[in-house]
Amino acid sequence: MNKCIKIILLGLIILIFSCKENNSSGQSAKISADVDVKVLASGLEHVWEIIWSNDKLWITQRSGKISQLDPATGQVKDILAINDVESRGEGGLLGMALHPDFNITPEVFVVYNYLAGGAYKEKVVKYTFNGTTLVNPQILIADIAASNIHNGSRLLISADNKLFITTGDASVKTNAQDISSLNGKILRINLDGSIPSDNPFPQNPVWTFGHRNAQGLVFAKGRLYSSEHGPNNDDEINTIEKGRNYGWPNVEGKCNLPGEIEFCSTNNIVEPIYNWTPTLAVCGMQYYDKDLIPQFKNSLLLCTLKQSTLYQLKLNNEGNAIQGINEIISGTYGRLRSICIALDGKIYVGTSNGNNDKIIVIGKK
Ligand SMILES: [Ca+2]
Ligand SMILES: [Ca+2]
Repeated sequence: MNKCIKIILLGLIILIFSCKENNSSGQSAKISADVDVKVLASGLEHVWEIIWSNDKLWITQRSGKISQLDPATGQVKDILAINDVESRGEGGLLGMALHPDFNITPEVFVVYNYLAGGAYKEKVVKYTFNGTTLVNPQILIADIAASNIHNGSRLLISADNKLFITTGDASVKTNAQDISSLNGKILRINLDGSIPSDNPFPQNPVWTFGHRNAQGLVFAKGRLYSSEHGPNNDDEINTIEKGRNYGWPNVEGKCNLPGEIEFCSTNNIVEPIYNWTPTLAVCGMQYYDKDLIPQFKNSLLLCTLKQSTLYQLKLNNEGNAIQGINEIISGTYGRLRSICIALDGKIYVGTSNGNNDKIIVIGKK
């Protein structure tokens, strides 16, 4: 009996020692105890967007590739390499959206950077999926200024078939307060590229202004939420309201500094519902309402680049405040760019390290 206990104790000591060794091998890497995390695919390059549709994942990579990924096998099938994508700095092929009735209207919307007469630009193009590849490109909006930094751009289609587009200030701060500029905005257009008659500024695709560089966009609880990169301070989560001004570059984060308060009251600035200083580099964001991982319900799930962390942002019942923040994954996979949630409640996250990028799947333990 004594011998048996000794063997068990020795086994436990070995187990504890080996766990310690594993933990000390990397930088601070953390995965929440409640979830199971696996690498589904690797060898990718800046996974900018992931969308769940018909038991497949659609992804964009910044160099210009659109692919389909089978979540059962991890197999990646290339659908199209867009030949006029110009990838410079943060630019390239960015966001993507599928038509809300994709099985009836198989349209795919993408936003990317390109060259026009030597100038770096951004445009939104609609393709039709023929079952194999994407055909019949139609430009919906073009000639948006681009830069090596601050190009947005996340796409999102509402249930009433309006396309929302985030644009960065293209490193010209004053663009954001100028409603005649397409930059530093959230734009809203019809799915044929025309301007909806109920937009806040007549014959203008601008829906909201005063944005620096929003790269996350999701509908939930009757609201539109965005995540927006701050400079060295004040990353923001905003609730997007028609026609409103979100402050950049005159206001960073809340209306709290002496130089901001007057501008805020004169211009009726919308303050973020949450802001971070120092910044995390907030990016792709989704809303979790599935049963698979009950503790994530009523939360925004937020990818961060610099912080390399997937966060749970617990919303209050009205959805106008964040009540608590938890780390789901941190440090293990590097920069986290894109996220989607499948019908079964599993969460797919794309990395953006530029080398051997991955799609990871998060399920219940
Ligand atoms: Ca703001
Ligand atoms: Ca401030």
